[in-house]
Amino acid sequence: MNRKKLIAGVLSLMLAGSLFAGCGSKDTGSAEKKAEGAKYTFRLAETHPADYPTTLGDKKFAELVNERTKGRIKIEVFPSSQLGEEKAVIEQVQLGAIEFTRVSSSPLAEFNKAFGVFSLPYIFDNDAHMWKFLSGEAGNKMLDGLEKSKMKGLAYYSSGSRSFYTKKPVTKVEDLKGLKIRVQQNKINMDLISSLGASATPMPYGEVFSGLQTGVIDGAENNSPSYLTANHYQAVKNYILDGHQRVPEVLLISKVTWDKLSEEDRKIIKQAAIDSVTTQRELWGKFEKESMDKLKANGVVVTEVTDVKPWQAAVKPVIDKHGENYKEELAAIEQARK
Ligand code: BDP
Repeated sequence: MNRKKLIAGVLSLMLAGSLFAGCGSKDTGSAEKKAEGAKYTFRLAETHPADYPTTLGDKKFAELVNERTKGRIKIEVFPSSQLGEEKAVIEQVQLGAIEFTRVSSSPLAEFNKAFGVFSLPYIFDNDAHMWKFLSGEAGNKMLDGLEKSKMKGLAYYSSGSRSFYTKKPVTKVEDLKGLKIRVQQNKINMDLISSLGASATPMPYGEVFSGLQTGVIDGAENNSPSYLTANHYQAVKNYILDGHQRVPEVLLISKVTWDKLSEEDRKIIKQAAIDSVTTQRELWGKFEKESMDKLKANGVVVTEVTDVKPWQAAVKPVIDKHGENYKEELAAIEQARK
């Protein structure tokens, strides 16, 4: 009986083994084929630190590409602006000197006008509204439209909403008057700050902390994860949750690199980018809350905005001036609201 059991066991193991071998050989077949393909080591430039949710999204993307090409395509993620500030990185990506980057839509708007739509204030009701637009036809068309700017958009990542943080407390729109506020480098952001009676100081992200410390600027604006991890909260401690913008992040590849890739590799890269979005969004949601708790625990005074209408009224001239240039995008954003 025991012997029979043993034989049965061995037989089933052999069967399982041959089944695995079956799959395996198929795999090996395609792996061999893939191994014939070109090998690459690419760089991905990221502004945020290594453990920031967005950087972890980049890393997930790199990991999926590596797995799905059986190690043939390696993407090394360089966090903490090691490869430069966003604007300079975008220029390098256009040239193909840096192959991949994850950047904010705001600096991207200076290279591809359509992305300026995300700098327009209060165009999305909430995160769900924004994602409905991003994952729809118009959002994808914008990613593809980057081709004319020598890049190829792969996917969007979450970045929450942006709010002001200042040295002196701001509890209503009028309190921003006369303050020097750092903005991300694009024209719409400059107009946005002017509409609030403040004066806009564009500068790269990496210079904001010292700007706040030395008093070159009186405040800045960002989501809670950036306010926390860039240590801006150590310099200024008043955070008013006006949520004036939702500026999605974009993961992109240089067109120079894209054009060199085989059709199969392009598909793998595009799909891996899309698949990494789930990871980034999950981690983002958690970290956004965690950041807010940490900010409060570190003495940041958080002011909720119960009525956003006076804020929306103040920035309306920005929509009046720039909305004209974004008719198609704004119509799709309106459509996504329904
Ligand atoms: C953060 C974005 C980052 C930008 C930064 C900024 O994630 O890409 O560099 O804002 O304010 O939210 O420049």
